[in-house]
Amino acid sequence: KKPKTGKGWIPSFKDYQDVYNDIAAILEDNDYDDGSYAPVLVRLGWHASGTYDKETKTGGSNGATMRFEPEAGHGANAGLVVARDILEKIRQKHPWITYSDLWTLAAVCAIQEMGGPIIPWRPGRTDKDVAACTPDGRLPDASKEHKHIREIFYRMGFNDQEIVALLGAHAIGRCHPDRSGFDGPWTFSPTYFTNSFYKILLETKWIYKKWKGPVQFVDQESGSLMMLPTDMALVKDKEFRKHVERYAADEKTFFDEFAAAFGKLLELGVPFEKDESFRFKRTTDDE
Ligand code: DDH
Repeated sequence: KKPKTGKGWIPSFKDYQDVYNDIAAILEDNDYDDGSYAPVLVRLGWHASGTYDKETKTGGSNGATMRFEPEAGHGANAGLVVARDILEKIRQKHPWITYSDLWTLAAVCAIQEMGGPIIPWRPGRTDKDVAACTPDGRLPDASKEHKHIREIFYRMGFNDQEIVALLGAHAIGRCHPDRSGFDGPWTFSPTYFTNSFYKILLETKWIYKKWKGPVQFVDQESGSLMMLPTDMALVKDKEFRKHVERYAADEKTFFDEFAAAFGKLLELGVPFEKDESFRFKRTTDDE
C-alpha cells in the first residue's frame, strides 16, 4: 500500500470520505454534555471561519490559526479546546489533511449527522503560522444587540437573511458557565439539527433569568431553556424577525438557506484551486 504522504500524492474523494466517517464515529459520548461532541465541533468550524474581514481579506477558516495562542485564548474561543483535542485524534490517523480542512469538514459532518442539511464543502485550505492569528474581538459578543450583530456579519460579507439563517445553529448545543458564563440549551433537542430555535424563540414567554451571571433570558414555563441577548435581537428587529418567522414556519426553507450560508461561511477567504464541482456532498458511505 502506498503511503499517503509525499509530493504528487493527491487525496481523493474517498480519502475525505474516510476522514468524514471517522469523525462521524466519534461524535457520540454519553459522558459528555448531552451525549454528543457534534455541537462543539460546529462551534469550532464557525469560530475558525467567523474571524473573516472582507476589507483586509484576513481571518477565516484558511489557516486554522486557533491552534496558536493568542487566538486559542480569545474569550470567545473558551472551551473549543475540547473540539480541537478530539479532532487531533482524527488528524493522527490522517496526517495528510490540513487542520483548516479538518475543522471545517468536522462541522459539516456534525451538522449532517445530527439530521441537518447537506452542506456544500470542498477541500483546499492551507494551515498558516502564528503570524496569521486575527486580533481579538472579531467574533460576536452575546451581550449586545442588532447593531453589533450587523457590524460583525456585514464585515464578513453576509446580509440580514443569511445572519438569521446562521443563528438557527443555536438549535443545537448549550451554553456552559465555565466557558461563556451563560447557562443552558436553547431547545429541548440539543443534539438534533432542526428549525426549533426559531419556533421556540417566537412561541415562548421569555423572562430575565434571576442570577448573578450575565444578562440572559429563561423560558417562564419550564425554566430550562435559554436565549442570549443577541438571540432576542432577532425577534425585536423587524428585518430579522421576518426571516425568523419564515424559518419557524418551514424547515425546508431554513435547511436550504442555512446550508448555503454555512457553506459560504466555511469558504470565506479561501483561495480554492478546485472549482465548485469538486464539492464533497455525501454524508456517509453507501453501505
Ligand atoms: Fe453561537 N454561541 N453565537 N453560533 N454557538 C454559543 C454556543 C454555540 C453566539 C454566542 C454563543 C453562532 C452565532 C452566535 C453555536 C453555533 C453558532 C455560546 C455558548 C455563546 C455565548 C458557548 C459556551 O458557553 O460553550 C453569538 C453572540 C452569536 C451571534 O452571531 C450573534 C453561529 C452563527 C453559529 C453557527 O454555527 C452557524 C453552537 C453550535 C454552539 C453550541 C456549542 C456547544 O458546545 O454546545
